[in-house]
Amino acid sequence: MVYNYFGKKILILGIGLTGISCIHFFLKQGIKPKIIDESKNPIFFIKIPKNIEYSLGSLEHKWILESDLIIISPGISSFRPILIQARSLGIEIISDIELFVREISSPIIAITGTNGKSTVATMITKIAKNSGCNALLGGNIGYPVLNLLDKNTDLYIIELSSFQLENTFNLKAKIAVILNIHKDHINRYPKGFEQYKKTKLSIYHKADICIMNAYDKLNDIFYKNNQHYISFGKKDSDYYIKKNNASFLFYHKNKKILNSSELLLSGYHNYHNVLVSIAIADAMKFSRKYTIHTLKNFSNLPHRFQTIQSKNGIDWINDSKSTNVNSTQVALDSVTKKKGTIHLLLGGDSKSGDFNALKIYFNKKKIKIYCFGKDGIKISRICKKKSIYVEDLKKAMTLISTRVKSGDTVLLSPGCSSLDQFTNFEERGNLFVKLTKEIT
Ligand code: UMA
Ligand code: ADP
Repeated sequence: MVYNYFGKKILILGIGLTGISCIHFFLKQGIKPKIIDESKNPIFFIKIPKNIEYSLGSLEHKWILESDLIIISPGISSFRPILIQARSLGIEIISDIELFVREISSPIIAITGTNGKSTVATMITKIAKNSGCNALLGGNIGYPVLNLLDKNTDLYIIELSSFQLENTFNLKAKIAVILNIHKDHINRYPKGFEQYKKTKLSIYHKADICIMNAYDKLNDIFYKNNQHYISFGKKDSDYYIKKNNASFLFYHKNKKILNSSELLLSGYHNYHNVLVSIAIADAMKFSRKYTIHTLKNFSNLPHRFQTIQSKNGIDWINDSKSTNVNSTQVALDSVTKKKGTIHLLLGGDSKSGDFNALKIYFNKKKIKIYCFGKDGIKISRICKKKSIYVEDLKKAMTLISTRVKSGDTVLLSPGCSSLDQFTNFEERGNLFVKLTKEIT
């Protein structure tokens, strides 16, 4: 189906990466959209092309109810009353992903999940490229999909958030993957976790092949018996991992593929990322030789459990991309063998996450917890004896510098969004790296 937007009143909500990419998409077709942002001073304001009508400061705008088509940025909740009203009037509200999938003919690998999306999307892009496939990567990873459109490609690899999936209706992925589903973004879903989960599951609806984590308990018989579904994780899955002395072995249907000791990556969660990347690459029929070679040489992306410095017997680890409780859990799992004290930096905007899940780690470990940011005080109450509230990351690091000794680990794995005090997780991680260098 060819979509024609000519003659429609088009409105874009949000002047961020997504909004700007949408403006250019329409301008290339000779269509001038309008644009609204709730901020009086949006960061991307200077990127608005000339002659585009914009309105700043509020979403409550008559433009919304006058439009034929609204493109909503993922940061804006779909459940805002004005948008519910617009939908009830028959006004179409879609994501930039929906615009994108209406345009393309090359296949898509679509990847979602609570954690690991960027890691797996990057792994599979590298595998594809090393296999001679002209693949492009975009989406939630930080590169709007509409900016990929002009280029010739064999394959699109798209990282998708639940926010983007909410307003995407015609995604027909060649391969759709849900890496895992844990509690996150609960503040954005009026009906809670089940609604978040249902949104993630929509990635499978029209997909040719669905890859799923056996631990996610999406366990309808439908999934189990459907030949289009490939599972990973558990022992009876198509792809699984088995402990073998000090390392782990990777299997596909009883056939050994790889030993974790051959990888640069560490951490059990990363072994799952490797496993699912093998499953995706096999489904794409890429040669195993290139897949394994790529994975053996893959190291952690910046801000994902990255050891910044190991000096004077102290490890400094930047895991700023940990924006929910589960990613902090896996970080704490990855430091179990450390003998000294863990100095954990936790805090930011918790997005209504339940930090009680960390209690078990706090009780067992030699740990000091430095809680900062918007929800720092609330989080510090989980384990009062071991926690201290500090206003911000800088103050926390100053305090740590006076307490840390040889054998200890300093871990920034905040389990929260950074947006209360930083522009993004990169800025938070970069500050940690800078302060680490100053201290050491
Ligand atoms: N805005 C409003 N009202 C709101 C929220 C935002 O008017 O209620 C305005 C802001 O003032 C700002 C603009 O919207 O000017 C920003 O839009 P946005 O928040 O949708 O951000 P973009 O710059 O368009 O980036 C988005 C994704 N951001 C979010 O989902 C919050 C980026 O993911 C993504 O990389 C980019 O599109 C390209 O696809 C970031 C993210 O934090 C990395 N994602 C979440 C996550 O990974 O957990 C889902
Ligand atoms: P996403 O794009 O989904 O946010 P990233 O690959 O950027 O995922 O990693 C985000 C955080 O989650 C980091 O703290 C990282 O260490 C952790 N992480 C990576 N893979 C997994 C996984 N499979 N399960 C749980 N946590 C993970």
